[in-house]
Amino acid sequence: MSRRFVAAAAQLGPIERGESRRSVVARLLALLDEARAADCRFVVFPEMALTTFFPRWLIEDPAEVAGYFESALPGPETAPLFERARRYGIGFYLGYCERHPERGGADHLGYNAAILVAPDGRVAARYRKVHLPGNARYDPTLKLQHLEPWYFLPGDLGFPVAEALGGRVGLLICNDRRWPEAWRMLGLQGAEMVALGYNSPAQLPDNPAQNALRKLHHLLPMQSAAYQNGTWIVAAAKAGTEGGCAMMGHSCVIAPSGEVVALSSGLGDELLPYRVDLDATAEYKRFFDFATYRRPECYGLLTEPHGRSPQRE
Ligand code: CDT
Repeated sequence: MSRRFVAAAAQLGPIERGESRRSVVARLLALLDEARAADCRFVVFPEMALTTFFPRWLIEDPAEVAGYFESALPGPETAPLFERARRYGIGFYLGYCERHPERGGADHLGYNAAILVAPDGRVAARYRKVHLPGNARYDPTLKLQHLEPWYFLPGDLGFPVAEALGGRVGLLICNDRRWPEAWRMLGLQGAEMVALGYNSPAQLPDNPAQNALRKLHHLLPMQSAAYQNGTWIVAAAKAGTEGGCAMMGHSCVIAPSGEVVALSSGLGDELLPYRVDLDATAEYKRFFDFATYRRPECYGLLTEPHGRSPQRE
């Protein structure tokens, strides 16, 4: 399989609270059709690409919460996406909420997850988000709630890197992109491309001094990570004003040089295709030759126990 191909970030505009799965899947299919016309072999959809970003609310109705989780993927409503992608020979990354087999009922717990599907339809990797930002309790003093630790269990599948697309492909989800440890876990496994979906507020009403830095703090860690680990990054946003919250766009493709080679311009559904060459990673992997130059014996603090995670008790 050629290591040169077109990969695309498939940015989504807002998904409102009442939008049906069928309607969302129709939007994903439209982007997939566009990807086929652009000769894509790989498409990255956002984090929670099937639903609104519901952790911005403390939702009392267990039935509504349960409705945001998938008990199977593909399921009846998502099967058309898997079928069409396979027919087109396009692999994809899809962010979704995975229902926990035992704790996904009234207790409504699950994972913020992503799946990597190869162009032949094979499920190449599954990932459950490790870094869950926000609070495990509703905090009335905050203007913007972010209740991921209330709804989700921390990921327990490590940081997978799969053989796919003629190379090695890793998965991350949103807030993970701000953590160098996550990237290095993928880099150590030889990742040549990392797919990542996100839902990131464009503004932080509880800390407005940060607003002017939001784009910088989105791109900066990914540009560094691409360079320091010698990997391509394809990152897709859920963008626009969703549930009254302005979400950033800036979906992008980042080269192993750290350069942003494609950047979305709008805040709606938008395909961002770019022709990548996985062999372009080699120069950077040679420079940061981990086996020769890393000094793990000096990095002990990195794996020592830390403070308390904001988990639901
Ligand atoms: N979805 C997600 O992880 N979003 C976080 C927002 C943190 S603001 C409380 C992010 O890092 O973009």
